[in-house]
Amino acid sequence: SRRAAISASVMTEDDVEDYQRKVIRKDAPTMLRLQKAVSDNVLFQHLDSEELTEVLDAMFLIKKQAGTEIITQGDEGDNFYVVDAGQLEVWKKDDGADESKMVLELTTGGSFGELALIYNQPRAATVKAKTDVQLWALDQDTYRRILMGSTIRKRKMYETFLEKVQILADVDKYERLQVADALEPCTFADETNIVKQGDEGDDFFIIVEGTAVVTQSNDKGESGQVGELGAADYFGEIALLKDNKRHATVTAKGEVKCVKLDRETFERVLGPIEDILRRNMENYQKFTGSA
Ligand code: 1OR
Repeated sequence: SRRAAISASVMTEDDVEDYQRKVIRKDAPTMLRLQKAVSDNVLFQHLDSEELTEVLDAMFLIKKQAGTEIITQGDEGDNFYVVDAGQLEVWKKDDGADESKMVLELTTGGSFGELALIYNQPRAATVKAKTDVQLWALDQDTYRRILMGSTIRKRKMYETFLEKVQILADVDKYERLQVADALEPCTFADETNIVKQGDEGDDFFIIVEGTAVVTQSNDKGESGQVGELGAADYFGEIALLKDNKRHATVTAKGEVKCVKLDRETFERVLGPIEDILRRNMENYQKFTGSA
């Protein structure tokens, strides 16, 4: 056929990409561990099966001892990293400053090293192992080809929105980007109970668009509205911070668009503002009943 003739004579973009494909051999337990790490991580959620295979093939495990520098500020970029296990510290030396400062800690599920690859600039900070660590690494080519676009799009989409979320307004811009990376969009139809008082809960929500009504029932079985939430308001944190139980029912009033974080991601990316969340929690109005 005509198509076959063309593809036989012309090297298409896909051919070039296939030609450069990286396949790093891994034993079965390592591959299983990688598959689990990737399926738990929102960064990889949107990939189609071909892209996923390509990423899994290209990723490789790195083990480093406590104290090792994985990335050095000012160096040229090579890999992107996802933390499989252990803790790391990010140190940054500002222009003109004498010493570098610790600016962020990273743990399982976190990722780093994307800035130099996205913007083709020197490493913006130093990342070093605080404990012994295991990391998944991905080379720059594969990162740029498969993961970069969605990260850029998502960061653009949520960057300004997250500035309007009061609890996030004062955190560092880069921390907001980490939150943006981790968000999962979800939509609820009118009258859906998004969370239900008494249920166990593992998700934290921020409303992007729409309105939700908060109701609470007391021990006499009476219930009433205690609040109304709109865009940039959050809910679902009490179950995550306190006792695993939903303390109120939140119901969609019309269609509601939210973004959510699961427990592990909530702890990882909102750990730095846990105190603020706890303080705000004390200010909730409680439904006591009509009498
Ligand atoms: P990279 O390729 O520049 C260092 O290599 C990585 O550290 C960087 O990508 C980020 O993935 C990660 N500023 C710059 N880079 C940071 C920061 C950071 N935190 C983590 N990285 N700041 C920390 C904010 C909490 C800003 C400090 C002013």
